[in-house]
Amino acid sequence: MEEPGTIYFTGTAGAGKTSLVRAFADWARSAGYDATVVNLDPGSEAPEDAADVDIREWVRLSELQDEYDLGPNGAQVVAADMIALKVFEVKQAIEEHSADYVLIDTPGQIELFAFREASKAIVDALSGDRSVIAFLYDPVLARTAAGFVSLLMLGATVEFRFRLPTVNVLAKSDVLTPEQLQEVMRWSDDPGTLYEAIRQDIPTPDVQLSTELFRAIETMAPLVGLVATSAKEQGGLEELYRAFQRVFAGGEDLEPSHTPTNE
Ligand SMILES: Nc1nc2c(ncn2[C@@H]2O[C@H](COP(=O)(O)OP(=O)(O)OP(=O)(O)O)[C@@H](O)[C@H]2O)c(=O)[nH]1
Ligand SMILES: [Mg+2]
Repeated sequence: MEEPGTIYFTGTAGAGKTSLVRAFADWARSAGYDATVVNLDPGSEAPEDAADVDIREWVRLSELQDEYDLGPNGAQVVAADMIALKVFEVKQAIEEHSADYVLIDTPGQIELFAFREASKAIVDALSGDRSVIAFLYDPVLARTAAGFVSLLMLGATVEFRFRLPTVNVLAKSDVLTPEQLQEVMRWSDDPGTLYEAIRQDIPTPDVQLSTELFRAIETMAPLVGLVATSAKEQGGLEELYRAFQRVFAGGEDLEPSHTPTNE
């Protein structure tokens, strides 16, 4: 059997990771693919049966806080490291499902996921040859030029940390007006329009800095290839699937293991 495609959904707190994992899992299942949903967020308050494999079976934030008398941030740090100690159990539980796709919902605090060695160890342990990061752009940040650039840099940092291919996803796109959505999508295609928007938002007297910034944006923006999605309206999910497939199989589709149920 072919190795499953493993997708890590990550992004800033509240960007829409959990909702998108669920919406994408529903879409994938209705299209005839098996999907295993994995919750790696020890602080999640979602019902446990929402995920097929849940880290809270082994590490739970509220219990760590009580046990070690920690505040929420301290507990998050301890939890991030403890998860790494349970990675074998998590991996085994995922393998028992033997699905086509493994959809991993990561903790809300992106700095804990992206910057701690323990998370790198977890990603290394769970990733096979077919692994990808879905980096979510929160539309509230992405709709301003400065916010878009910040996300561009953060996404690049996450990609650099994990050394995995990245698909950039504009989440909750339904909260933007059609005009805002068009503008944000144009920024990722045409760095000149992004640079103009930055200059309007943050006029900088430092010509050297702005030239350097433009060079960085010019190189990075066209690589973003943003995919607009909405978990609420189930929008863009097939396009997202295609973006993952392009990474996994050089654009070739997997044969669904079941007959699609929505036809
Ligand atoms: N309008 C709209 N709201 C959404 C969408 N997806 C999520 N939300 C809302 O955004 C908020 C955060 O969504 P989550 O899916 O919990 O985001 P998250 O990134 O998992 O959040 P944390 O794990 O806490 O960092 C919730 O209030 C959701 O109802 C969407 O597609 N459209
Ligand atoms: Mg979440």
